[in-house]
Amino acid sequence: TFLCISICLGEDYDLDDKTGLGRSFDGIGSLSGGGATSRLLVNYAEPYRSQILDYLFKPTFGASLQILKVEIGGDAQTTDGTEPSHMHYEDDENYFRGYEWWLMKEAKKRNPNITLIGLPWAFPGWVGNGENWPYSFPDITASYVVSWIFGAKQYHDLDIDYVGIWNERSFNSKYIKLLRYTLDKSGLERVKIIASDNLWEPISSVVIADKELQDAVEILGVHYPGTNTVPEALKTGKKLWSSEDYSTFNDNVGGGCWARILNQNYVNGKMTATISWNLVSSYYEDLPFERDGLMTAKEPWSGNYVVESPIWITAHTTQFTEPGWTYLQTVGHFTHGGSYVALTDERGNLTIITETMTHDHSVCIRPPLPSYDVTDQNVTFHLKGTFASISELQVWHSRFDFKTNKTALFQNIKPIKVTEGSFSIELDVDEVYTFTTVRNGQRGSYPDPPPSAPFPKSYKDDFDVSGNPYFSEAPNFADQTGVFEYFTNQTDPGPHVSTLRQVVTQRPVTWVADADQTISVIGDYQWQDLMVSCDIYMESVHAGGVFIAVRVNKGGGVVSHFHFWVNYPFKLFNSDSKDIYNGNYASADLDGYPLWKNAVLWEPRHGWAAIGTSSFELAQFDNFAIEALL
Ligand code: 147
Repeated sequence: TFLCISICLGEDYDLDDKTGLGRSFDGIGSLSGGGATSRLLVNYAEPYRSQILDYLFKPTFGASLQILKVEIGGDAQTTDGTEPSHMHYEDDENYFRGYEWWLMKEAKKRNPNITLIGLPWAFPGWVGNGENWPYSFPDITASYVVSWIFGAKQYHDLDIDYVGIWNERSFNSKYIKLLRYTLDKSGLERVKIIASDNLWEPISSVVIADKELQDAVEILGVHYPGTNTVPEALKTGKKLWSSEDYSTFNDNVGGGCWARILNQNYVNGKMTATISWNLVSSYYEDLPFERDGLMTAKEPWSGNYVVESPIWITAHTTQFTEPGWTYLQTVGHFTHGGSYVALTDERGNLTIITETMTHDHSVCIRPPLPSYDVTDQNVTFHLKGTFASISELQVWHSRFDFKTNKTALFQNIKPIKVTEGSFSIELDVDEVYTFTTVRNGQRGSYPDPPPSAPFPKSYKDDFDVSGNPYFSEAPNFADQTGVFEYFTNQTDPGPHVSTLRQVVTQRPVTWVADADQTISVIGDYQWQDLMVSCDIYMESVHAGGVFIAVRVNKGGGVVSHFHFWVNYPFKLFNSDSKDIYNGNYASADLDGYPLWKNAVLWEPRHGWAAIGTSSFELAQFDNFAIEALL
């Protein structure tokens, strides 16, 4: 701590609106998708599901998010699973698939002013017309994306505010202009375009050189900018956003990363919005990028969830600002490390956020963080201009303590008196403060959720959802290639009317390498010995293949490497097949007849259970059941 021997000498910082203001603030937000990051959230029972949503979206409660960005599902693997498209086939349209519509509505319910963004990672195969590329027929791609925006309004009364191009992949100027034209011609002038959700270049230079593109693009969105921008980006005169950032394990170092970049993305990079990947870690923990969300909710079977530090770090900014507030020009770095920003509503309100995160306690996943020093320091703020008459500020405080367990997050401490326009504060390292005229901040809370528990060892699903199920996907199945949806067999009135059906029939325009087989995983990655049984219906009678599997040990972006040991081309309808794995011995039955018995298999040692098909083909599953020993 700072030692005051005789007098405390500190540094002085002016906060003044007289000399002009900085850029307009657009908000702090999060990303659901890219991909399937909210998959398990939807299966939480109440009241837990609503509590989680409150921690994320409810104003002056928790993170109070100002922006929600979602993936426009493209039927392909986009990091932690696939998300369904609103148009699996060219002649197909359905705006009730997946969970992003639901999530956007839940967010809007809590905060009607939340900004909504949609961005595709992948596209159904027909959009590429056989090519793994979405720009050969830009009119098809544009109308596909605009359909999604229309569907949001028509079926869910959701106004999408911004749309992007193709996540972290090539952009195409002709396509961007055509997208703008298609939006305008459809009466969607209010929907603005973000480009290009990748690096600052080449989009900045291309925008500078192309007047028509300049008019089409509203926001330059960059990913993982390391808080910095480049001269060309500034030269475009466009708003600059960190349209995907963070992606860091959500322990206290993750919280520190988030605190540092929320301030410094503006201080260093003039970015006026920052969007975290991801919103909430609601995917099986053994999929890639475990716990890279603002909070963790990956156990719908237990109801357990964890409000992690990034939630409270977000609150330091979001609870005391609104999109449309303005940064002061007087923002910057402290002499002894750390940074401060100040924002105003231009009606007398002032919010100051400081962070003094040390290097090792605020490293993000990327890019590398150059070394720097932070030490305890005494700072004095001088409030000038409109703010000279402020006499008191509310104070919210977070301290990360990495030695003992004394981390305290988002505490409302005693208001600070401002005397003759000045106040001083001793800043320790690894702290975040908000000083604000806004009085309604709140550290929301609910009783502790149920304790964490493993996935149930005994599990079954007959997929019999009466009426219209609210979600298109069966609980806990996490599609890794292909899309598995509830299906009603109109022609088969037997015991298999309601099934789960794999519906992707063509390799999508991919974002990473989807497997050649479709696969949906479920259960516990640690499972070793178990029995899985399921009725299967192979619709591609002559060419198809359907499987059930155990010990599946790969998912996410590396799903194509999954260990595919059960690959038997079943040619029977409505059969009951079983996989049993016990020690190193595997057995499989079909309709009571053994397919093989006690096959000796050493690898993999453990993994999820799964269902799938041997290619992109239609197939149905019913009466799925698991009995796991371990
Ligand atoms: C991003 C993706 O956009 C997200 O969907 C998710 O996969 C996220 C996980 O961290 O990563 O993609 C990136 C992948 C690699 C880099 C940057 C972004 N990189 O190496 O700089």
